[in-house]
Amino acid sequence: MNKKPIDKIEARQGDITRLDVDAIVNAANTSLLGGGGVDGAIHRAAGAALLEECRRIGGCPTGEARITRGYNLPARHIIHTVGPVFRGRPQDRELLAACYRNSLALANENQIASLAFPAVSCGVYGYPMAEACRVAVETTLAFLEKHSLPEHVIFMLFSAADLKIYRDYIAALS
Ligand code: AR6
Repeated sequence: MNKKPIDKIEARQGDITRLDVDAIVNAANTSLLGGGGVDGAIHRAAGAALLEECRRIGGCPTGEARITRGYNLPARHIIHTVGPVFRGRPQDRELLAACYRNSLALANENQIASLAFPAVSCGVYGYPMAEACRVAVETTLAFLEKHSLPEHVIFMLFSAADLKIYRDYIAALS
């Protein structure tokens, strides 16, 4: 029998660059040329060839996503998405949801079975973690309801406090 969407998602704590999955998502900026936070960690771990491929892509608007190879990462691919800078506007939620939807759609088109997201926009871009968690989980579950790929989605949180927010929210839905 097919698994329910809620049984295909999982929250974990750790460094997303270490994950051996088909693809990890990067919380990038519109230049796609690297930066701090998880973006910096991914570029450092993947190596200089990633920057070359990103240069050829030529940028990505907020809310959209682009795929590259994973180079030196254990992950085969990287899906780069650009989250909104949080300003408390209704568009923030829409743009963050679009990041998750467009990343999942790219994964689906590229036959990606296992996908891991960081907490897009929750660092430098200032999105409150609990609100972003609701958007991430709801948008992912709605996508998985309608598509068979990806089969497994990991939300990779950096801190124990962030992990607890996700685990509590997912447990309340189960
Ligand atoms: N693994 C998992 N999560 C991580 C890691 C890691 N290795 N490193 C950081 N995080 P941020 P944003 C968490 O700031 O808010 C960059 O400069 C971190 O604790 O990386 O979307 C880009 O170039 C936080 O919860 O991304 C953009 O300019 C989450 O990842 C801008 O920052 C996202 O924090 C994007 O800002």
